[in-house]
Amino acid sequence: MSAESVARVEALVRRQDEWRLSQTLNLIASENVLSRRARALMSSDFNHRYAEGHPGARYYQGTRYIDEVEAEVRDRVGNLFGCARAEVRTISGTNANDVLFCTVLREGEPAVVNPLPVGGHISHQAMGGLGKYTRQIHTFPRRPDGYRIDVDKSKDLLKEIKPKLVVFGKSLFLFPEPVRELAPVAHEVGATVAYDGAHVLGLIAGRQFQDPLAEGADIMTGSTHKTFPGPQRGLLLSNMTEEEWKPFDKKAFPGSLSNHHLMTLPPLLVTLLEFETFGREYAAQVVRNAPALGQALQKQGFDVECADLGYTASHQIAVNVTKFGGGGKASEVLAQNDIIVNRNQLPFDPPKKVNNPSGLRLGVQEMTRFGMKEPEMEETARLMRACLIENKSVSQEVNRFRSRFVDVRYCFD
Ligand code: DSN
Repeated sequence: MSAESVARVEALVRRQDEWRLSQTLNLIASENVLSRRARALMSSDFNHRYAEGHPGARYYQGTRYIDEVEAEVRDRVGNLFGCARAEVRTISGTNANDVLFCTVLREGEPAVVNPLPVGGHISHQAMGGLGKYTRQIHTFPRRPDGYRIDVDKSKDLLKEIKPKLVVFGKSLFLFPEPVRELAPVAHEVGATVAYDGAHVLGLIAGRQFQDPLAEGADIMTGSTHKTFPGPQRGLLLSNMTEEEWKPFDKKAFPGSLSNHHLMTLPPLLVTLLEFETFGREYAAQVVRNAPALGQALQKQGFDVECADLGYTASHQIAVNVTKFGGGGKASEVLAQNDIIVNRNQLPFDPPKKVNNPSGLRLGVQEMTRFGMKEPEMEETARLMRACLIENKSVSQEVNRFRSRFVDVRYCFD
């Protein structure tokens, strides 16, 4: 019985691999895939070990090779983002944000963030990680399009409430944030300026998006598995002095983590090595594919947000699917047809409309990794039309289309 149970688990994993890696169109904006060689290193002895502390200063013996890998990860991350400090031990973007929040804020001190309906990440909200440290959470005023921060009104807000922490960045992330414009005012009133770059990390590393640290952010957090196509981990990056960085280091370990999922370090190192060679080309194709998908969907009869702004400057587009029953319904219909997307609130949705919001959020980064370019964005839009507007069953067509794009590109074979 128990051997059969194990075989059942193995079969589930095989089916997941086959389905999502060779049959579906994957358009979830927060996901990506590892290269074959990065993935092959996922099940090493690193899985079994402990390595608290820093390379060369551990609380355990037996870490000599783990130390070598982790030290190189830290150096290469620093080089890739051109920054002096890199905390690479956090295991997710939310974990990295937790380190940020608990280092910077004392109970009751005000923070300014993007709220959920305009794409703010859940960890920046009162119900998420930030809410553990303060209830004084204010939100950036928005421009009429709903997607971009209103710079003048935000300057007034910063002067009025004098926050201790300002957090740029979000999860529905179409356009760069006004870091250059607002960081000086935030600094004047004594705030730490943070930028959550989880979604756009690969675009920043590939020089296809804003460079938050160069524009005035004191610290950037991120996750390594969205547009940056690595294993699931988190990062904090900064140009602070060693002295200024010490509290962040302590809040990482022992403050917010102990062991740090060591099995994902070798795949991260391989991804970094691959990104150094192929990253710019990949990121450039991502930012060509996303507006191409926006335009193609608009042509096929969808209401794509921000048409007058060119749809997007990132890997994402937002589509208003109210006329197809909302994002909950539309995402389910698409999933039945092997097109995987997620529902998303749009800026003018009421705050509580989370289960069937108006929108879909689509990201092109994963299918770009599998080699899709502008013509395939047109085909993707056509299949979405067939499914949602013409009510056709297209899963077999989707599977055939996808079967031409099953090898991960932008990596060493
Ligand atoms: N919730 C993830 C997203 O999909 O944006 C980020 O953590």
